[in-house]
Amino acid sequence: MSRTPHFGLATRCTFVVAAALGAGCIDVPAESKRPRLQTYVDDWRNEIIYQVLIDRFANGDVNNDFHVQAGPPARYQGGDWKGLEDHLDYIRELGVTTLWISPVVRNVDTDADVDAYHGYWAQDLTALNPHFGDLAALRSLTEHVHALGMKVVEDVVVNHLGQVFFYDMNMNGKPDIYTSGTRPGSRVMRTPEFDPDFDLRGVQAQTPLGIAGRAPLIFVRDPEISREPPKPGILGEARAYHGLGRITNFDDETQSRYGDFPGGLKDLATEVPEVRSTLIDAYLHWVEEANFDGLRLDTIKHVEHEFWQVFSPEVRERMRLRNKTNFILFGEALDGRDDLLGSYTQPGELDSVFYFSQHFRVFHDVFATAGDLKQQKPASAIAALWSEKSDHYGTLPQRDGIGVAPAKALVNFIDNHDRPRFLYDSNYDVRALRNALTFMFAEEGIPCVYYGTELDFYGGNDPANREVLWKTGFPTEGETFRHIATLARVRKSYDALRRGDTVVRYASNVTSGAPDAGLFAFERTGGDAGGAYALVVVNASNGQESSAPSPGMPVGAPPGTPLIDVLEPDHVPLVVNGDGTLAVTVPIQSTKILVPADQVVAN
Ligand SMILES: [Ca+2]
Ligand SMILES: [Ca+2]
Ligand SMILES: [Ca+2]
Repeated sequence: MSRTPHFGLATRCTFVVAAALGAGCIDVPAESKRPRLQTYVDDWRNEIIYQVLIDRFANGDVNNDFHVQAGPPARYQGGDWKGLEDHLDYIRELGVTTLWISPVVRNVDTDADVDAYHGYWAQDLTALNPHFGDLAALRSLTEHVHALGMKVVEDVVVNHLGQVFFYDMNMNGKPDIYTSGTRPGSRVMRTPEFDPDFDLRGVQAQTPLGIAGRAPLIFVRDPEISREPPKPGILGEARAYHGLGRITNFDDETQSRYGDFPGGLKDLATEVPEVRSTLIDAYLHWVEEANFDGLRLDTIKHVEHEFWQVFSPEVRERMRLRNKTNFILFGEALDGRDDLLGSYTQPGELDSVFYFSQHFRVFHDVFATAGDLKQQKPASAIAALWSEKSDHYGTLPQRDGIGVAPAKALVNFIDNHDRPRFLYDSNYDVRALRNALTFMFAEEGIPCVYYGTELDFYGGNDPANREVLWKTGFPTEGETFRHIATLARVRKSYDALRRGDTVVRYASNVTSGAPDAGLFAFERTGGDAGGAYALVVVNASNGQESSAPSPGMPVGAPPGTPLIDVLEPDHVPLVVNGDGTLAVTVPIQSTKILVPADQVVAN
């Protein structure tokens, strides 16, 4: 494979000109001038998303390193937008095409010795997070990304803001730890007024005479940690919040929808029209200022469906009027229930969601557990999950959306910032990781790689899974890095892998004790890929090479077709038998991507 030459800051301008523009240097609009919006995406299934936690990727500007404590993973480490821009060569070499960056707006900086380095504790939606840079730095990043043919997605939270107010339960006007039950014989309860438990009546105040009705919500001014009354407009008023306290039972629908998110993150009254319009205006403002290409939507299952039914068409309409078509809306519901995930992709709602059910039932149950036969599920679990796709997810493209049905554009991911990394989960099984990556790049949908996967990062639960990347020196020679680069190149080369429909051809029921243990095969063909064809044969077993029973597995390619494994193009082609079956043996924990010889492209 050809290696992309490194190009430093000083020469990037020239390089970008040659590659993408043909004239002049990158024109980053000045503070006063909004960028000219346009659509940079043809088909979102052609994209490969790379998730970046800005604070952890690269530190390009030490001037914004206030409150940084190098080392502790729950503290700001100093990464910023400039750092990401400085390392686009690394990202290009990896082959990913769309950057999903952590939220850009100003946060409450810190709480209980944990910092908002992740960006999910919004305080002021009208201001950018000064830890990550200013508007010029953000615009410069997106302009440079676009010039390289890549895209950037804005990460947006509408469910809650950070810890911007406290519930004054003892009505003393101060945030403190409210103590109750101090009478003789009663149990003493200590409740932090920033984070009391859920109460459907609203968090209650107490006086010596008893319950005194709803505790006042008091917004706090502590500029030192950027804890100030929220902006804009109604977000600074109590009526913009549910004020019911923190969710204690996620299985309770009412709590899940109206409670504060753990950490005392204040739940917005998303059913109030003025709150809705304020959120839309505030987040689209940054799209218009920085030319983002889509929105990644946080915690969607904690917001009522009616919100998404208003939000989605309105965002699309606003973007269409600004010449931004194909503007993707994809959401995060951290939940294994496939039908629940799919409910957000029904007509009028989102273009896509993270395929969390697959994260649990395939990447964990089938791939990451390969080293533990008691835990590992057979490949038939993949077929079972996929068989429900068209029942659970939208099968029609959203109106004025991305032009692809949600069921065909789910965001596939192995792990992310809210989950232990795959290598941690799999007891450092690097072969399983690379096999899972091959599967993800060959399946239907949009692949999404969490930063650091390419460098075999192995952090466990949050915040250990949010490692500082720049300490590695951005090496590109490692085996997993090269593997992802190869997979990205292969996916870009074969229309079948990006746009073909899916037919499962084989799914073993066992994980051991039979010649076909761990074997799973699916075709990608038809649909928007026309006659393009690929047969993907996976062996998830780490104990044996596996084969379908003689004479082979039935396939859709005609008898006599020679099939070449594009990951091992020097191997002898496999030829489809006269009866339409294919004899194929796959080594331990590996995958073949078989393409008809006359469709193989040289690269
Ligand atoms: Ca910095
Ligand atoms: Ca108080
Ligand atoms: Ca909510």
